[in-house]
Amino acid sequence: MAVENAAAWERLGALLSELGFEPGKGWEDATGKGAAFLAPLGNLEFVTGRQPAVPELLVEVTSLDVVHTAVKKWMTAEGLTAKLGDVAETHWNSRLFTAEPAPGVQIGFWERNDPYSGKPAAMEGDLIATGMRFAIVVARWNAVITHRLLQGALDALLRSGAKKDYIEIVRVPGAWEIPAAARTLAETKKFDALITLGVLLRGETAHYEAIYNEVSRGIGQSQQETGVPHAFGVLTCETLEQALNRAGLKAGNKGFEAAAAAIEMVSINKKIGQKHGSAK
Ligand code: DLZ
Repeated sequence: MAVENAAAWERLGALLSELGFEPGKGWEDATGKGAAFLAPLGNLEFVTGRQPAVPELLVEVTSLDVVHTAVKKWMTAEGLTAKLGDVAETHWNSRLFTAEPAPGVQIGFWERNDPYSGKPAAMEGDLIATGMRFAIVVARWNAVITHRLLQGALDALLRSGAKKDYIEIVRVPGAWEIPAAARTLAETKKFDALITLGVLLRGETAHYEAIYNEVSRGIGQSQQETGVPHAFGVLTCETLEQALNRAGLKAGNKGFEAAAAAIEMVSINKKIGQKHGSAK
């Protein structure tokens, strides 16, 4: 797509970044420059013959209403509210809205009414936590690490759209106590998913295997018997250094990963329910 001027260029780039597109490999030479944006699963479409109702640049999305809210927030901050259209039905069994983030640059965002149309058969959860309720059970034992796991989990939830007020944090003495607290929370049916966080260090834990087996079995059993997803963020490490690496130093943050898994499971359960009906 050709962009008219530098201001439009800046604006378009800012909006796409705000929506979470990763910067791709751009280019620049004597004739001009190009900015690339990557989408994990893309559907690029050129359209002709349907303007002005349908802009020439269309971005297919999931969760159109969430995207509309994000675009609206950005356009309001830029003083461009008037250049944002409402979400409306299209004649091809989809919904669409149009935004003009810069003069002459129109983008249409759209979502199919049937999310499975034209897609491979596999269903996948989205990483959008808007409106979801979570409980995090975190062990105090090895707090220097579990604190980092908790920060990672909160980071994942809040950046995915979860509300602070929808997150209950429950601290327990050690990993041994996680299953019982998780079960109590799951049985309230007030949470869409649970996130369990703890650290068992082999070198410092007598009967390490027995404790680990019981903790993992208890968390799994609570998940299966209550039907509430329980993300497993209990680290089992040989050394403190290994645990630190998995809590944000060198090998990712397992708290973040557990929270992302929890969001995905809530989303996938919802989709399975919508497609096949809920078992409950
Ligand atoms: C007792 C103990 C030991 C030795 N090691 C750990 C550990 O590495 N990680 C952990 O989360 N908790 C440990 N605990 C505490 C137990 O989980 C439990 O809290 C106490 O035995 C009290 O029931």
